[in-house]
Amino acid sequence: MNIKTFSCAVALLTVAIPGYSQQAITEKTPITPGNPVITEKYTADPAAIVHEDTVFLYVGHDQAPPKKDFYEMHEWLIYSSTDMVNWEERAAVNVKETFDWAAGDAWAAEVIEKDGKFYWFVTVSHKEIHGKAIGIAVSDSPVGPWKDALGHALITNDMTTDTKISWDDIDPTVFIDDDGSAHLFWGNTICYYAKLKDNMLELDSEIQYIDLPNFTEAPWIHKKGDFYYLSYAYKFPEKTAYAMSESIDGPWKYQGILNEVAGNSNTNHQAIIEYKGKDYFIYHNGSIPTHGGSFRRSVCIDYLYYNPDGTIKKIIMTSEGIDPAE
Ligand code: FUB
Repeated sequence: MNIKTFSCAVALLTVAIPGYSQQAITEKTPITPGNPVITEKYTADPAAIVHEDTVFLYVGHDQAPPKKDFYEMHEWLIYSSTDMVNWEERAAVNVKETFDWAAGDAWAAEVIEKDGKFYWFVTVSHKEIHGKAIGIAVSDSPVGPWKDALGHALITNDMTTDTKISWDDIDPTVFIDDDGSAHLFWGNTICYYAKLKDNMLELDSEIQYIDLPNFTEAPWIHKKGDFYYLSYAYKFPEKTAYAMSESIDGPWKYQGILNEVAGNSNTNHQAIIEYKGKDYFIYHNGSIPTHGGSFRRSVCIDYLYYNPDGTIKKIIMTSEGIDPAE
């Protein structure tokens, strides 16, 4: 049977986890070929890691009803795959149930593994300090259960006062360098950067700024070969641009546009991973017919190719998507 035309049987099992009202879900996503890769729910702001030969995909769940023109995101969803085409929903994590101090808004988030623990850096709205904030959940597994690691936010809007907007502390991306040092980047209109302590839970430097042309939001750090890459959402509606460096501390050299505005969505948000020898660009668009759009987005995956000098070829977004990774 062709894997792309295979429609998986749906088995739904809800498991109550003591101490958390998160749901561990075993549910096979019905497979429709190509992009978007997930069609039964609206999914946005992808982040992905590879752990023990499996890809774990972390997304925000766009829950805005059809006529609402703003984000409504009460939870994040976690999917896994061993071929990048067949995705299984593994967990749904409610923002307010996980973080007592959060008012809601499961905006962009990213997971990183260190010493057998998984740290999930998330964007939420803060209950008491006006604006968006960054918190951290921790787990022994890439799918949870997740526990608030600090009991409070790591970054709040009052820590970054150079812009008057209240949503500049969003979209964390975390990177652990070859020497073990951990680094956090985040921001909207300003790209912020700070080192993290060994425990991943405290800042280990002043908050610094990185000067990037037309930086809007959605930074993503990755390394390939000798180069560090900082990709980000550029202007608005958002394209994706990127910069390169020979060190995680910069200087960052702007390299241009990596991806054009993605269909029917004014935001974009990318994750870049290598898996089974191929490189992937994971993003969202608003292409699901009828109600899809900027507030009902859908995760897509296309190939990413490097040039011999380390620069990246412009992404070609497709509706066919990718072939199963082998
Ligand atoms: O999903 C809410 C926000 O929209 C994210 O935090 C941004 O990156 C943009 O995609």
